[in-house]
Amino acid sequence: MEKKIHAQPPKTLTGIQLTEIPTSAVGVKAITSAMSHIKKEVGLVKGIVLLKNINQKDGFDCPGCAWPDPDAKRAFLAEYCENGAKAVAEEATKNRVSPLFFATHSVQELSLLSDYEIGKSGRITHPMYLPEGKDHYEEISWDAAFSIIGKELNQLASPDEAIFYTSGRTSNEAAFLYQLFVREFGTNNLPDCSNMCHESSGVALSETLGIGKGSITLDDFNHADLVIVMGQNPGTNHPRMLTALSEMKKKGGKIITVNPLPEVGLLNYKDPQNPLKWVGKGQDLTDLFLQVKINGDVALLKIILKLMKSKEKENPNSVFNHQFIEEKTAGIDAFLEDLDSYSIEELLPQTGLTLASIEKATALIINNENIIVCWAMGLTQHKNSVDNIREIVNLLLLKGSIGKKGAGTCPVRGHSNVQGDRTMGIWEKPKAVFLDRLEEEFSFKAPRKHGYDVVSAIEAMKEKKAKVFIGMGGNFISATPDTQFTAKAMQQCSLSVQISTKLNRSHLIHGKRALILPCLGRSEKDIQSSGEQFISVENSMGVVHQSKGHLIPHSNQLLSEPAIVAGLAKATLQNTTTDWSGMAANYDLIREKIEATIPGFQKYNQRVRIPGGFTLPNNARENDFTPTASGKANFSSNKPSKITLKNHQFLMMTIRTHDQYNTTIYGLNDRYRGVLNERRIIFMNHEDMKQHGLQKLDKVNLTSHFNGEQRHALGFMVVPYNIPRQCTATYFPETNVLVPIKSKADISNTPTSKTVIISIQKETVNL
Ligand SMILES: Nc1nc2c(c(=O)[nH]1)N[C@H]1C(S)=C(S)[C@@H](COP(=O)(O)OP(=O)(O)OC[C@H]3O[C@@H](n4cnc5c(=O)[nH]c(N)nc54)[C@H](O)[C@@H]3O)O[C@H]1N2
Ligand SMILES: Nc1nc2c(c(=O)[nH]1)N[C@H]1C(S)=C(S)[C@@H](COP(=O)(O)OP(=O)(O)OC[C@H]3O[C@@H](n4cnc5c(=O)[nH]c(N)nc54)[C@H](O)[C@@H]3O)O[C@H]1N2
Ligand SMILES: [Mo]
Repeated sequence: MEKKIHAQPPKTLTGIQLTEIPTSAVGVKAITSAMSHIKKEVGLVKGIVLLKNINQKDGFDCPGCAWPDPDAKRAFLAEYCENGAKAVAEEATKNRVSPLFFATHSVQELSLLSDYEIGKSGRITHPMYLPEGKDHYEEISWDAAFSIIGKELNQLASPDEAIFYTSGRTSNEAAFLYQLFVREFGTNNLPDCSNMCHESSGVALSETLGIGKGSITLDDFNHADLVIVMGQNPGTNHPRMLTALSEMKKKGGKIITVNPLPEVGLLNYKDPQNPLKWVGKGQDLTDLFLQVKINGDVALLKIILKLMKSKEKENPNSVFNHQFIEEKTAGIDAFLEDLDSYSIEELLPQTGLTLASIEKATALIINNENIIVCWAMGLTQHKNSVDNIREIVNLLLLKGSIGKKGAGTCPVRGHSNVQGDRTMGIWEKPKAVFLDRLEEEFSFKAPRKHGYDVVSAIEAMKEKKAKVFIGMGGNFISATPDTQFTAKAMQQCSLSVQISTKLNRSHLIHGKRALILPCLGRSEKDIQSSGEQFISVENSMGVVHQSKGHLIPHSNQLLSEPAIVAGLAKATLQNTTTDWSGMAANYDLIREKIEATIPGFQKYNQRVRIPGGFTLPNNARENDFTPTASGKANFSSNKPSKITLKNHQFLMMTIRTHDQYNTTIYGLNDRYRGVLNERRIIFMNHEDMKQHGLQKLDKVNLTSHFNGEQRHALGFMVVPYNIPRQCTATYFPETNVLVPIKSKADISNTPTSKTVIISIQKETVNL
């Protein structure tokens, strides 16, 4: 009988509870929630030691998000947030996935569990091997594991038949070694989580401003007059950003929020560091909330730009910064001409907003000098995502609001070192100068052909063009789109290897043979033969700093990520002259090589030891746009979305709850949205529910529609919510099955996880 391995099992519905939506974020609830996770997962005593060291200058970098740490004072026991505390609790959990665990549970049995249950199984303690045709993972030695991988890689017809994925927690040191190993092996197949995350930002910003990263520093919030937060939910995903917003508001700054949902965190805030403020009303953050329709942002920005243009015409020099435009930019005429080809009447319905509210936003933009625009996944995961970000750049350029204090671009990164990994060369499209430098430093011939990104890697596996998958962290199966398709693709591989801390679904949906290589987490001590090591990371604003764990590792079998890469390299590369063992024994030697190959890392070993670290060069911050093709900051012409929904269809965005870190599910509550004990829900507009005969908590199935294809996700419950008409929201990763593999952003190839066209059927309908 054929065994059925489940890519995303529809679980029976639990005891869902809908509560009132809180009026304010953080505050005392955040502290009690954090402490209860810590107590349950780690125990209180060890938990306090752990919390004490998060984001301190001699401690470890919070694995939660990439938001920067303050330069000066760092509160004892306090430079973390509720969700950072949950992230470290997950890593430091008492639960262990040992060889006995695997002997007791078959892979098929584990695949029936939800992501929540899988994650709660705990930290993996030993290297494990699943031989072909077997039901249970078996313990294996590190040497034997490396040797299986080395042999398999060397048997491939071409190095391009292997895929080397990276998630964004990997340190600079491990990432640098990993890409070096992969390139010495002979391929640029280095897809990463960025391909699903801020790739659209990177593409748009490189083209327009000459650097794929944001331009601001944390201190710029102290000098900003206006911050626009678009498509981002910092209350949950970057809670420490609320502190920066709160401070700028106290100095008289204004905030515009653009989001289909009134996210509680952005509306009102209670400072967790200040117990006096835990009772009472909290601080209002947002001055103007624009409840845009899903993917209506380009249309909204275009209307704003048009209004700015007519104001400037009416009253010259009152809106545009002509000196900046003249000296620093290119392409304004073509941009303004293109803008004229759109009418406000045609754009307005796509936004779902009133013209009056957009006029208010425009007035705030016109009347304020120093503007920062922040954004995250609400802008980057649509078909026209690159347009979204280029349109933001147009707005900032007209105002000259970039390359000066208190102004600029702020793509808020996700994983704590996702930006650093790119700086280290984790990229499927490396620049020639970077490869030249690698060749010089390490005496090998680097591959020049660009490699697969996430989506093309999945397609290559499906077409059997790629046969070995190696994942440096992450949870490829659950994080990628089109779960069933991706599962089939992975199952065709001859070997899949996951370098992981915790059990996840990518260990259970695997190639013909599979390996799990367990590694140290951020919070753990890393001792190598030359002594205790630290690693380094780059935050969302280009600050590179060290991170050092203090806890005793979960098992004496765990290796560090650099040691694992060195093991892979030694077992695979026959003619390498690189000193893999030396570098794995002493990370200073890795940093010396980084310094020799990547600009901006002069005196790396010295500067990374300075508490707080150092800042990488950033041309846009310095008001220098010479790295672009035109040598200037480029205006661009962008397209609004062109989606036509049929009467019974809806747009669906897949978002995070307050109780998860991507595919790691901390708990079943979404406190800020008033949903407890359930994840398989769909948020709908009340009027839409009425029109379609749906009641609160009705059970429904979801079908997505793309190019005549249908995909199904079964067993959801309807939750009425304040969301624009024909817009819905569900949670990632439960609805990744609905995101079509071929539905991706133009240019950046990012899966369109925030625009999925769906229809909704009451559960009685048989599929
Ligand atoms: N606790 C916690 N922290 C995290 C993560 C986590 O899972 N948990 N994940 C990390 C990672 S990798 C990332 S990338 C970030 C993600 O951080 P976010 O981008 O904040 O995460 P999402 O939940 O995807 O939220 C997207 C937001 O965009 C809005 N949105 C959706 N579509 C649109 C649209 O078309 N237009 C506009 N204007 N808004 C839209 C949604 O309503 C939602 O508020 O967070 C990082 N930090
Ligand atoms: N539908 C939909 N899909 C999405 C998104 C969305 O908004 N909607 N968001 C996308 C985004 S923004 C991102 S960034 C991706 C995330 O994609 P990934 O980065 O692939 O996924 P994560 O869930 O963050 O990975 C969690 C796993 O990482 C491993 N891990 C944790 N810490 C470490 C460590 O220190 N070292 C190693 N080696 N492993 C570790 C653990 O085993 C854990 O199970 O998902 C994307 N997918
Ligand atoms: Mo992300």
